[in-house]
Amino acid sequence: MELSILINKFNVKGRLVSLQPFGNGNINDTFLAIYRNTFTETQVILQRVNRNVFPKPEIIMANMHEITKHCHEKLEADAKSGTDDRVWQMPRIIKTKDAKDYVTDENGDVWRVITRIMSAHAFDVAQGPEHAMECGSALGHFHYLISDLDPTTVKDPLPGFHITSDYLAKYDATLKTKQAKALLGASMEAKRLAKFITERRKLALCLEKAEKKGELKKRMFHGDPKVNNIMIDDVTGKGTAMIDLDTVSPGLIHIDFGDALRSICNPAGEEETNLTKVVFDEDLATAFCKGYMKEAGTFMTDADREYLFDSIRLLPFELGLRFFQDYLAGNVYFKTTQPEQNLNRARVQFRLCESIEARERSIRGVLKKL
Ligand code: GN1
Ligand code: MG
Repeated sequence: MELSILINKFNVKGRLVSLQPFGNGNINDTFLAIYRNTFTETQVILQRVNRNVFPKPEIIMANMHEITKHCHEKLEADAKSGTDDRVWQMPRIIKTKDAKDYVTDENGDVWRVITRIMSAHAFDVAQGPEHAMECGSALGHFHYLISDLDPTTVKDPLPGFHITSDYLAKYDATLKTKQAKALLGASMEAKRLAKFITERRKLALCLEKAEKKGELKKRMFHGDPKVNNIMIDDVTGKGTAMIDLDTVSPGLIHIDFGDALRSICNPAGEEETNLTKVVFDEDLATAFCKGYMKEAGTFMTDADREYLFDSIRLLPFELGLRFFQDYLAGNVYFKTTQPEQNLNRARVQFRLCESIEARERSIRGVLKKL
């Protein structure tokens, strides 16, 4: 189906004047649609959900329905009380003309339209400590928003997501394939990355073990709080919304904390090819933590605090493992534009992990002061 015919099934007022690819997501296909009428303009986001990643897109749409309902009620109550220093926002689903949350096309692909958070942008890399602090506030406020969302209303969007032991098992299975053996045999760099994984397998289970022991408990988490999923208000420079709600579900908030820091504290970004530029920036980390704790510090137990460093080391390792496994499997999960891209993305994450390990004492010092 042509995109313009597809988007016409949704209930947006005005005439469609532009429909262009939008953003840099690694999973779904995203477009920005602009509508005009005689007195104003409406911008919305059209997305095709990646069925390869989310085999049951109807689950993520049902989840999005519940999550946005819960959060919008809370946001509106808070906005009325007028105690916040800003208007916190969250995108909402735009229904189809026949009042559904999504459209399924002739190939079985699920398409949705959501509101665009206006006069705000997300950045692919941190712009400096102030931006990092606003990212921390946005994630902390998001954790507050979803903290009392009934977990039984949300179904698991992606079984095994952020379970590092599952990624290790998937990696081990991939290593046995002919294709992976050939790729490993042909590249010294791939062999080095495989060794990197072997040396850290045990450490990688730290959060899972803590959860089993009952030291850490699942709460609602975002699942993908990287820097370009955090909207910053163009006018005030303040964080205003977390976007990409596909993976919101019960999980450890440590995963969000570690994932946000791995993304924000690497100003070189995920696609850097010069590894010497990939360094964990502690000033950005300090600023992020300050913003996060201001919004969510009261949720943190002593045990939670104990595992913050582990989460910062774990998430770049886990993402590097996921990129590397996908490289060895033939790039089937993350979108790529060239065959070595996932290999390079893995190199970046592992370098970041090394940089974190080298700064362990100092990072722990920052975390102690929180
Ligand atoms: C994917 O869709 P996007 O680009 O926000 C991935 C995250 C990774 C991220 C790395 C569902 O997120 O887990 O951290 O790429 N999302 C999923 O850039 O796998
Ligand atoms: Mg995503």
